Amino acid sequence: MTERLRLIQGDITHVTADAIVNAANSSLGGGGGVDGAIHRAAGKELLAECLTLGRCPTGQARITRGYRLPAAHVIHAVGPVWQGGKHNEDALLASCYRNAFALMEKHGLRTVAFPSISTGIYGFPIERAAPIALREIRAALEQRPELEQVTVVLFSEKDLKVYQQALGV
Ligand code: AR6
Repeated sequence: MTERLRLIQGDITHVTADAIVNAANSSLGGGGGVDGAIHRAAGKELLAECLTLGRCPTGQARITRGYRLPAAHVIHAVGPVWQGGKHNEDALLASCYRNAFALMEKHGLRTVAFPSISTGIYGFPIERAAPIALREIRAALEQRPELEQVTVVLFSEKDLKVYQQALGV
């Protein structure tokens, strides 16, 4: 199973996959961080499609085309803003991953790359987010044999190390 899951350091906008996941906000209108990078790389058609979708509640996800990205689709997942850890943040973060995999199944997608949702501007501690993300990814790989590859793209070496430690590698 481990070869179907890989952790890499890099820029998710360069990844070729059936889908990359965006750490979006509920407006789906773009923003900073990985959201800004994805919109810049995809081109303005991405924003135009996003604005047809309406609001996306925290913990849920929506799918669009990838436009100028090497990825065919973008799954926009809205992670929780960290509020100290007692406001359902863990469950909402897990829900982002589960809903992203549900959209992949619905659309027949087999390869996906995730950023570390919520651990940038939204302030979720990465040491707490990594085991939640990896638990949901492993569960999806076990439950969904059609999934060929799940890549987690960490932007910094420090973040990569946190995920590697959480994975036990
Ligand atoms: N490739 C991979 N990871 C990246 C990239 C990239 N190009 N750029 C940043 N990261 P963040 P959030 C990492 O802040 O915490 C936006 O304004 C980053 O280092 O992008 O979920 C949205 O519109 C961090 O580890 O997302 C929302 O308003 C991770 O991606 C809000 O930020 C997530 O950081 C969402 O905040």
